[in-house]
Amino acid sequence: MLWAGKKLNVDTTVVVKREMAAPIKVVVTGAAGQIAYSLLYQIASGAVFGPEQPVYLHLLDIAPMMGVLEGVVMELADCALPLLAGVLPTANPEEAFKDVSAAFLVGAMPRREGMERKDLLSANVRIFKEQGQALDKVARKDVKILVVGNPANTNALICSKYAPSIPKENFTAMTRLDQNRAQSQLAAKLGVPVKDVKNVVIWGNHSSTQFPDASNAIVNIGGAEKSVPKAINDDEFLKTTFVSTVQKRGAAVIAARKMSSALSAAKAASDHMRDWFLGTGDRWVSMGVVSDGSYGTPRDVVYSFPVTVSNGKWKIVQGLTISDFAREKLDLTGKELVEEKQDALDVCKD
Ligand code: NAX
Repeated sequence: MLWAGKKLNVDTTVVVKREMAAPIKVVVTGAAGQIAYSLLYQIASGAVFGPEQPVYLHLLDIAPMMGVLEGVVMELADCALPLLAGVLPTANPEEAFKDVSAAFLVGAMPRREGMERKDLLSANVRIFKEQGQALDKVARKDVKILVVGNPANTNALICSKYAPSIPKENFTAMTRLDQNRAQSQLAAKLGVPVKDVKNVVIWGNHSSTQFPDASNAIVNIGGAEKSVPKAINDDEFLKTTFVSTVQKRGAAVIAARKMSSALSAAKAASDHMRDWFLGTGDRWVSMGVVSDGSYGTPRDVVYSFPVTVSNGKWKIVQGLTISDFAREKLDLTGKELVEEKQDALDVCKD
């Protein structure tokens, strides 16, 4: 049992039951930040990799945050979590990514006042280029990578480009928070529990051009499944209020909380990784994945699609009808991703 980096004055010994699997190494970057503060508990408590899977947490942040990170390490110890096999806090990406099976890339430079989207992209793309190189060198080749730090889709693409020895299918970006928001909005409109709504889709970029699409969503009402558009019977709502509420939900949370979504973002990151490791059955989930051109989307950008997962592999749901209204939305968000990719590749040349 190891709590690397620091000797803590607490007994952190964990007795792992014999029948349990060997611990897997899981890295969280931006580990001293606000999303990680919620996410770490979920990972270490078994909510992501299952109640029989011990985890060894690698926590990466930048050097000036090591003091704060020490406090997070203390709190993890104080949670006395049976599945937590050890913790490694570090500011060194190669140490953090060594032999990891799962990577939550949350850390990124926050947008400051007066900062243009392009400045943010340029700062963050450099981080993800460096992290891609480190993953390529030291991570397991089957590592599953979830990028949360913004611009998440393009960061995931750049990370993959600089980690050529890891299959590109292993790089994903988070649009699950948008999916959860959409599902919750529909459930509220229909007056049903959120679990009774499924197959709402987020297409494209995790940005204001994303397209939350309820056209194939299904609701369970009194034991019978019904199409959401039929149950709501208000196309105008689904095309306008619903779409813009989901697109602007992040800004609404910031306006109210004076800080960006963290609890819900951490829950979404857990949902994404859990479904990737443990499977979805026939339920669809939205994930940003490297596009193969499905549904006429641009290839080789990280585009959010409906996917199902089995045996640790995702597959894009095929055969959905795309209306003219949806076509326009899919194209718009695709165009933004192509532009972001070009800007990011230009930055990486320097
Ligand atoms: P915080 O500012 O609270 O934490 C970010 C942490 O990352 C800080 O501790 C910082 O020191 C660290 N960091 C910066 N550069 C780093 C590097 N090179 N290596 C390792 N760590 C580094 O932000 P938080 O609220 O936790 O948000 C993190 C990211 O998630 C942001 O980019 C944010 O925009 C993004 N989000 C993405 C969402 C999504 O759905 N994809 C939703 C939530 C969130 O807005």
